[in-house]
Amino acid sequence: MSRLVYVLNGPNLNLLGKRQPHIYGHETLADVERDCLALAAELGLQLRFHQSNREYEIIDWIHEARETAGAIVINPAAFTHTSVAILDALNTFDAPVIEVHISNVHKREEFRHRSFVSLRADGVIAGLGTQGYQLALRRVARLIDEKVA
Ligand code: CA2
Repeated sequence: MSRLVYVLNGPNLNLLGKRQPHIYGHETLADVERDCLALAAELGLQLRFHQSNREYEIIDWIHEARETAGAIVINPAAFTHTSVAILDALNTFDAPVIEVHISNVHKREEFRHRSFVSLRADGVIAGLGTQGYQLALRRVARLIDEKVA
């Protein structure tokens, strides 16, 4: 199984660490990418780390991942709660999908409690801050290793 993992980030996450630190913390998305790349090297994973404010770009990366990747880690941000199109794209991907949220969406407004992506995700991490990305990578590495063994 491919050891390539796509880490996909949805709208406004480019502002991470620059606004609302009481909700999302002080780390920037560049910090998260750097830490993910370091951990991926330790775990023997290759990484494609992307962020977009455009739904179609995220869908295109999921389609790309169908051809090449062993797993997807995705923080769809606000698209979590609205996007049937991202759910449909993920439903065409045949390997593990882990959904990550930096904040605990269940402790927040009611509209954040519903996730279309959770209908496909194999696991969901919420409220563990940016550490959630690291934990998701450890999980997909384990799943890929188990598949190979
Ligand atoms: O907790 C998460 O990771 C979210 O996916 C973040 C989304 C939100 O819509 C989801 O309900 C939960 C928002 C991402 C916006 O990121 C910002 C970061 C810093 C400053 C402003 C926005």
